[in-house]
Amino acid sequence: MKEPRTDGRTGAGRTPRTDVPAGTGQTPRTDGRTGRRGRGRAPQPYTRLTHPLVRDARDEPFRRAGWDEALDRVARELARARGAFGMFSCARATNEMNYVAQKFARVVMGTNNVDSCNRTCHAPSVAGLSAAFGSGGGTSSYEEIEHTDVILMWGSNARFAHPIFFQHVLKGIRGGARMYAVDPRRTSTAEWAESWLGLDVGTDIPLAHAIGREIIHAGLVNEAFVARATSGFEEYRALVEPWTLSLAQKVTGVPARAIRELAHAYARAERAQLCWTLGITEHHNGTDNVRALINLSLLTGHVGRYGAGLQPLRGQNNVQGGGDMGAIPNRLPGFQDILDPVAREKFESAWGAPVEPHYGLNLTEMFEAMEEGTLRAVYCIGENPAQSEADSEQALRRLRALDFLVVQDIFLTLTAEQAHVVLPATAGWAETEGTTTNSERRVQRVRRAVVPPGEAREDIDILCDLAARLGHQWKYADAEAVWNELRSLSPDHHGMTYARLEEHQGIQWPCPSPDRLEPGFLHGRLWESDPGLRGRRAPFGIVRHDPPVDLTDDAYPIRLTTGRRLDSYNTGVQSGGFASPLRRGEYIELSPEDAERYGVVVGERVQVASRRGAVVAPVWVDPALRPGLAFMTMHFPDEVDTNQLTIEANCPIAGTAEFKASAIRIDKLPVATVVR
Ligand SMILES: Nc1nc2c(c(=O)[nH]1)N[C@H]1C(S)=C(S)[C@@H](COP(=O)(O)OP(=O)(O)OC[C@H]3O[C@@H](n4cnc5c(=O)[nH]c(N)nc54)[C@H](O)[C@@H]3O)O[C@H]1N2
Ligand SMILES: Nc1nc2c(c(=O)[nH]1)N[C@H]1C(S)=C(S)[C@@H](COP(=O)(O)OP(=O)(O)OC[C@H]3O[C@@H](n4cnc5c(=O)[nH]c(N)nc54)[C@H](O)[C@@H]3O)O[C@H]1N2
Ligand SMILES: [Mo]
Repeated sequence: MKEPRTDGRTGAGRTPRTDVPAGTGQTPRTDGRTGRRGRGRAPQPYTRLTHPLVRDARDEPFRRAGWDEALDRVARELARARGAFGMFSCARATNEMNYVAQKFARVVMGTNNVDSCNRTCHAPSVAGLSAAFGSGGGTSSYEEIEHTDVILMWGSNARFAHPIFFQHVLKGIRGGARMYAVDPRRTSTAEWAESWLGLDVGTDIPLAHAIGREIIHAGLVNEAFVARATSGFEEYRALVEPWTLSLAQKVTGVPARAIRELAHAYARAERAQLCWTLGITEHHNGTDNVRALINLSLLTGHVGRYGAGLQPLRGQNNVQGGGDMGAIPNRLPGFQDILDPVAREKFESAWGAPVEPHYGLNLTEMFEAMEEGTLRAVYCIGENPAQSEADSEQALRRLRALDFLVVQDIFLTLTAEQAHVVLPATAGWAETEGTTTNSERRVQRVRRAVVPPGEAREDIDILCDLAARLGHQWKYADAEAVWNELRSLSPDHHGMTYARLEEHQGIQWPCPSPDRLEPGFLHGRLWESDPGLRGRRAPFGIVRHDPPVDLTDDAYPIRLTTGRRLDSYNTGVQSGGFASPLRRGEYIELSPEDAERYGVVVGERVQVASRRGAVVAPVWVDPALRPGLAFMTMHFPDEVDTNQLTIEANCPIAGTAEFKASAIRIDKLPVATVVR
């Protein structure tokens, strides 16, 4: 079998970019076309944005501008855009920046239309956990995975996507914990598992229900816990009753005995952790999937105790914090409901401005509103939706149709290439003071360690400068001042001063008191013997199997799932283009059986088509894939734009698209080319 080249380039016949002179900062194309960046082109590193860029119309080239000119222009356009405005906030930037961004949307622009990439990612986890427990955070701390007996790693390739957390997992395994991996691919994570359950894409609910039924039938339910801490058990029992092991085997493709073994291991464990990620959430019924998993913890009492809990491993360094700071359309900072008049009034009096009394549009709905023409201006901070949205051709078209787009980023992304104004920001990591919040809800300080390039300014400064131009004078001496304003408004963060964050090397929320630390796990109250202190019961989720929207058939016979590799990051803006012995570019990964069936070899370029679009990609053969299943990443869109294939079928509760299930076919090219 021919090995592809490992120098990070995908080789032959590609011309390098000529429009980016080395070492001068990103110089945009000046040919007036903002067309699809480098389609089929060899990857090049992005260089940092160093100066504001402006243009009057999208068909003109950008020109460098001073900050005053650029911000005056943005202020003018935004003043006109009230009522038709949306903001995308950055899950990589600090809590302080996200706090100011949502305040900008709510106070300056008078809208709750603010959201981030959490929507494409773990929004179903937040929605599912909130529905069950009233709070959207993961319930455990990282260290607990070292002190648990059974680990379910469900739809998560943590070995690649959460390598630091995975070190804790490995310590747990070394200490005797047994891990079960539930993933259609035998991933690098699964290699460490006691057992791999290779289910068909989109059959997680049948699998979870069969596990639940087996636990019930084997008499392994934690009855005391179910009776005092949950509601809806009888309905749940009826719901899962049809899901016998043999039916589940038929629907999921997982052998009945493997399902039974997992059910018994999980239910009998003294403590068990259930971790999940996008294999669960990135489906048209992502929130239902999450509820189906939470049900298992309710059945067994594996939640609300040290070492037993639920962990949606979050994606970006600060996607948890972005939501906590209110950069979502339905919550004010500190996860306080927009619909709660008491919460609203508190913020209105602190901010001296009214807060819209209804939910705003989420990211997905904002894209729909662009289509309908009701959203005309977007302020995009540190997101690259032109390449990260499902059905990216459609997303790009919608962005291009906006009356005004301002992008604030550290690189000139494809999204930025569609903008009227591009503002160069400092990186939230290493160039900015502030805090971020990780998956275990731990708020930690980040510091400026390097000098930002050129005229790049901190995201917060840019926003405050714009707010001033639009009539709102916000005086923050530094990031700490922003944080202290947030602390005064969010009870969960109230006790976390910068000094305490330093002293404890990060503190987990909730932290209401300045002189006490709470336990690192949530929902201990479920175990409270005093019913008065136990709080609300956690309801079982009554959710039903609903297969992927994009059906496979004779025309599109292969199930494509998309995801990540260890060596690259998201749309590749921050990790692409650099030669690395670790990295190979984009491939369509097939099982050995399918490669043989379609008569293709490693490195051969083929056309990959879905019902949305088509791309050309070289083939890779991966024995971790089962026949009928293909895999691509989202990391090299400049080279092969995977999201032209994916379907915008969204979870109606969370708005997350079904990135994990498209139907495709592959066709040999008329003239065979093999990448060397
Ligand atoms: N190296 C690296 N790390 C990253 C990132 C990166 O780009 N690169 N991105 C970060 C971000 S934003 C996020 S959100 C996280 C994501 O982290 P993960 O969710 O772990 O990453 P993915 O590879 O997208 O998807 C995980 C697994 O879901 C499986 N899967 C697909 N369909 C199904 C299904 O129907 N059921 C089940 N059970 N599993 C399924 C896939 O085979 C895949 O192994 O990673 C973060 N960390
Ligand atoms: N096919 C497929 N598509 C997917 C997924 C999938 O699994 N499959 N996963 C989805 C998921 S989980 C996610 S989270 C999204 C990610 O989608 P995006 O968030 O749109 O993609 P990124 O490549 O992470 O873009 C991050 C941007 O932030 C900028 N940036 C970094 N730090 C800062 C900062 O401090 N300030 C500012 N202003 N900018 C900054 C970077 O330069 C970059 O342009 O993709 C989604 N798309
Ligand atoms: Mo993500």
